[in-house]
Amino acid sequence: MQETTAHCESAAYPRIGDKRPIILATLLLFLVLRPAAAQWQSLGDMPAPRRIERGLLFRNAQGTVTVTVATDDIVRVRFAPVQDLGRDHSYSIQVPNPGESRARFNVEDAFSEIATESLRVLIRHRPFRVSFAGLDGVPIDEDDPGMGMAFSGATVRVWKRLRDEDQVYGFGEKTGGLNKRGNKLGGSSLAMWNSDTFAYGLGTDPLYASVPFYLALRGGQAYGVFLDNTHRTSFDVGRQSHGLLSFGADGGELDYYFIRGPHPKDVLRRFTALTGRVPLPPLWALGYHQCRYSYFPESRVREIARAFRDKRIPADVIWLDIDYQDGYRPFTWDRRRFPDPPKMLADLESAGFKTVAIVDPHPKKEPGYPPYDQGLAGDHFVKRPDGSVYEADVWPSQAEKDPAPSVFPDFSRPATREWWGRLHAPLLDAGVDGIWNDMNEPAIFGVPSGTFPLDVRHDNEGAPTDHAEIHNVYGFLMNRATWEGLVNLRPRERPFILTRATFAGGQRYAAVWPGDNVSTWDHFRGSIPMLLGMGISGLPYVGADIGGFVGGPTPELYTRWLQAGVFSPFMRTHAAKGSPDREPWSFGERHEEINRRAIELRYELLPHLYNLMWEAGETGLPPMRPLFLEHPEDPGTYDLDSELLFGPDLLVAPVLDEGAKERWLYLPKSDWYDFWTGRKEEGGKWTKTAVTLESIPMFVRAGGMVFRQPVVQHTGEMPGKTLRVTVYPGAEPTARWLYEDDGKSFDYQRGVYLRRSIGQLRQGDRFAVQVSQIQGTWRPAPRPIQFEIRWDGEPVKVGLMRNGETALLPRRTAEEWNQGMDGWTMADGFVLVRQPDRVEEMWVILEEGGRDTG
Ligand code: MIG
Repeated sequence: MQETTAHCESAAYPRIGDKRPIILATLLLFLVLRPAAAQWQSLGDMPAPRRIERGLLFRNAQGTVTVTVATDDIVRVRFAPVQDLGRDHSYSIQVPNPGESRARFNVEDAFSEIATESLRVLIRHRPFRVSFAGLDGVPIDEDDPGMGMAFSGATVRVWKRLRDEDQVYGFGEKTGGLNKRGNKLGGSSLAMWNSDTFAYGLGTDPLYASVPFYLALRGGQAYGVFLDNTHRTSFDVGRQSHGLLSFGADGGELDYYFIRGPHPKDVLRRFTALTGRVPLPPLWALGYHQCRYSYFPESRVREIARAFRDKRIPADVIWLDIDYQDGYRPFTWDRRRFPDPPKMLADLESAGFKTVAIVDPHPKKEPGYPPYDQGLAGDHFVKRPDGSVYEADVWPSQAEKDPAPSVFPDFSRPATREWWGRLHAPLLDAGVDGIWNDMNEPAIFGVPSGTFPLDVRHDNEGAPTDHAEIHNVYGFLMNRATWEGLVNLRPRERPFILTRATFAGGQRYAAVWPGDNVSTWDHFRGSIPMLLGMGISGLPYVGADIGGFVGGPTPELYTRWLQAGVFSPFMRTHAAKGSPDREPWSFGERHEEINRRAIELRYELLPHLYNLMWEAGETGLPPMRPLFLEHPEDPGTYDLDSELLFGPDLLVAPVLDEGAKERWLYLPKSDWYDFWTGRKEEGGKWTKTAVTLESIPMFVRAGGMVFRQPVVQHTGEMPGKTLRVTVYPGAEPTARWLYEDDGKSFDYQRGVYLRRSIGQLRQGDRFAVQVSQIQGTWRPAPRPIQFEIRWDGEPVKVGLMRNGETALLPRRTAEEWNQGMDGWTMADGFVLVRQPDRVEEMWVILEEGGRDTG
């Protein structure tokens, strides 16, 4: 840790050119006392570059830099203090050049310029400085004039200008506020080093996952920067020095991508075009998950599952933590606790439950245990520099019987990934549905660093290196092995994997949860900006342990956390060993009722969430969004840590305070409707709403839509259920995609899905909802579709237009409506229109009378 601190502080060094003697003397003293601190050597002046494919190459005695064009909107900079940049290899980048580029290059003596269709990159040669500007030449992001790129030994770093009006977001799984400019522009220093941080504090850094990416916003315009380096990296956002944002790595190249906006959504789309997007999860994995450390024996697991159904609390998944294994050995079952896993899992399955089982990356060192024997034979374990297999204590060292150290697969070796993947066959054969990857920072016991020594060797896909380089992708590569293994073993089913550690691009393989949080209100509040920050770092499929892992929540805290958890794409309750019960019914009858309502709301919103997960897979936009992502022009959203958007339209302000009687919340500039009362609210201001324990304040933007279904007990009950499309008329026409498919296979990749656009528009005294553009070949089971249109007053006519013909629909009495008759009715400020869902283009038209059409 010592070394790291020194590196972070080194970012604060005065700029070159600042030669006041006292500072210099202090600096020298500092260097003598702290030899680990970097003495930065600037890159200095550069001669004119050489043209290379897609870019320019600069070289001087200090090092080499390339500036290349990935697409017209993405420019890559590579720098290392070497004469030849090494192998061009990345674990994160899935598509290195995800688009065309028509760049033009202009090399002068003093500067070079790269012009793409949308960017101008200006590179000054003496001293060497890079600046990214729009076509108007106004810099978007630029090296600081005083200090650009520099190095110290193997450490590389760049200093960029930071202005007071710059907001900075992202960095993956981080504590603290959403906006890393910090309180009163105090800034923040952040490190990337995957760490097992049990019961972490509100300011602990780093945590389990590393995403060296940020998104900056200035005057509503965004850009992004991704540092593609797996070593320990660090970012300083105006903390060490007010006007500087710097980042760098303890080894490897300073290899970063500048990603143009101007909309923050553009940045996210482009970043995920490079690093990949989330594949559609199986529908069941978007339901409610119940976990604890640990449910055992079998009778307890069955009891929990039965309680959900008896109490009519919806749930899809039950989890098996490490105690299902025999002596904490991965891929085994404790047969005393679980005598017949296939039978248990089949029974759970027929009750509508899926099961997720934990798999840690630490096979026990035990001759006769197949993963150990095979691993040795196949040379699958990481080694010490002397060539011996590296061993360390983790869970198997805590086994009651024959405790022993563990050995660790080298997931950076392709053959090892394949082997590890195949090891899952017996679990799947027994009927396990999903895999939970824990302890993959990697975490080990009994050493202060909590992880492997930095000199442990890894294959690194054929270019052997040490743990310092692989550490941050160890979990990511374990997930990759698991993902590829599950796809190979069960090619017709989408895998579900949950991971604790990950890296940029990890969304391709696993959902992520931020580890061992604590049952406190502060932790609960902190989980909102943390999950939002993960979402805008490319990781959309996230959720924190509901109720807090460590400790025991009060009934009120649990209920509030569950209510907020409705909007986490991954919704799971979890509890530490020995902690009090944390099932939705564990807190008395009143809470049980309210907790049931929260989970029911999740199930009602599943069509909406599924649609958003599909959108995430197409665009990189997370289902759970910070408000600035949709309202970048509205400074009122820049520091909002307490609200979220569930997709583009649905604003949620979960109650985050103990004993709250009211909730203050900010509505961005727009018109809004209270989701619960239908009341119209004007945005661009803070507003107050009264709350009870039942309340989940929610608002829908005018022009927005919400997709719902009736409550089901698990996702297996969804076929045939009414599809509810709620439309909130807006002054301007809007349209939203609605995506559906079979919810489990990969057939959607071959066009077996149903996608249609739902639009709303007003014309004179008519208002129309248009269902158009049927795409794809999947068709739902026969079911009604119900439009629910927010409406003041009485429409005179409600018609349905299909195939160019309009038919008036019959108006139903409340009684007829409740019997399920098709037609239309009015209720609570909504016009309800019900029809069989014929999956065809159509218009629902409302005509109002007595109004001047203008
Ligand atoms: O050393 O598997 O974060 O969710 O329940 C603790 C037991 C290991 C840490 C995980 C937690 C899990 C626990 N694990």
